[in-house]
Amino acid sequence: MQRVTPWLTVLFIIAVCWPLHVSAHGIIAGGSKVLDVQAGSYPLRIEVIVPTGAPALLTVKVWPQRDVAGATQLILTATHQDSQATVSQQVNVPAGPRTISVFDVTVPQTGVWELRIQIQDTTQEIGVATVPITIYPNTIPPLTIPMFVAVAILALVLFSTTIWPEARPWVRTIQAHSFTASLSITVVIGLLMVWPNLRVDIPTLDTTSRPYAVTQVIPSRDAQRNVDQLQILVNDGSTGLPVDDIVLHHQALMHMVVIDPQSHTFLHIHPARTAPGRYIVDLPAMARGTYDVAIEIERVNSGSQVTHQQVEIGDDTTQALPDPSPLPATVQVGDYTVMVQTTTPARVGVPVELQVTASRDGQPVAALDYWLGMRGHLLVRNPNGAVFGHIHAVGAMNEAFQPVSAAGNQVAFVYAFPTAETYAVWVQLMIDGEIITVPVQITVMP
Ligand SMILES: [Cu+2]
Repeated sequence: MQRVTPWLTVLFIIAVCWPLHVSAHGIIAGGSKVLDVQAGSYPLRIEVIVPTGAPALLTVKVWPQRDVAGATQLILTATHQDSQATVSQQVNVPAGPRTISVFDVTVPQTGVWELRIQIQDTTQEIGVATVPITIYPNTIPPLTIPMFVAVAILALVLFSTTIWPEARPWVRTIQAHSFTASLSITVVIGLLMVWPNLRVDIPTLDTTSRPYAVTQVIPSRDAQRNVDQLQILVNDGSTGLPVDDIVLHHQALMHMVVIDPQSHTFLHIHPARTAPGRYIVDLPAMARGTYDVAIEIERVNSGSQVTHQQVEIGDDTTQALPDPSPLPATVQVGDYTVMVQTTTPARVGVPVELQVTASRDGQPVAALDYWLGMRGHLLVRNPNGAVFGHIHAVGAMNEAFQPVSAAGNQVAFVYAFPTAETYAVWVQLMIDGEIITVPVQITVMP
């Protein structure tokens, strides 16, 4: 028993000290995060480089995805949630299309900060988005404290043997066991610290999924700017409180798709967060009608969630768009010609491949850009709107702030249509920084 005790001690201490890795989930904290958002009528890509510890430099890059015509200044204001400390910086919007503005502010303390990014023209605010971030304090590497304790015990034991060489047998026994135990612990912890591959991450299951969020879409109007808008309220299904634990997914806090009942009009936009559980987005001119608004969000430690609501929006002066073309279709969108076809006829429940080819002036385009992390997005909707699918192009993701273009003018999508009816289908590509939306329809056979 005496020989077993020190080894049991060693095992116990290792078990206590073993680093448990709990998988954090997407919240804007630590490192670089990239998100797309529409502030006013300006689609922006924002990169937030969150420091660890404070005071430290917080870097925010803002990259308008089209010309910010009329805008003169960008203002970044960071406000600490508890102390209300603020730091801010303003930059003149550089002339020319799609130029990146970089903010560097020194944040004085750790904790939750609200970043407010405003776009101004000469007289007023014309767009705003707020982004919550968390700055965590610096922490020491795992096992540092157990290592110090183990080394201290080893030193004490060695010291006691030198100052007390003629000790009684039972004291010698304790010294010997303590020496073996503390030496073993020191060696094991030392190995764990210097050889990370020795550590095994114990997978943990997220069992804390959140209740559903309830969304409300409220049409509104900014009379000063003469713009129709949608306000979105996001509340917790069980408490009714504003939901502010929405995490980035596919490079945005909220994806919104607006489709009219005939599936002629299609918008895929990213409303700006203005306060906890509050979002807003500008609408372009649209024909009057009842539109289906689909909202895709993801709460921390939960899966993504899609909500739908019918809203009456639009004006009488804007014409409705024509019927989309059936496949195989060649569609002209601005300067681009996009061909969409399936490799086999679409049948219920059978994965079908849609091939998309883009050209300009009769020549294949050189490359397709990554947008929202993918080279292409496909959205499908059946006539009554019950089936709503969002499919990514086949291939690798790239969620970098300035994603590379990938050479080639083709992408493919695979989807199994669940019902035999005619689906409205939208292909979205980004070419030379411009988003191309291609409406087509596909009839699915039984
Ligand atoms: Cu989106």
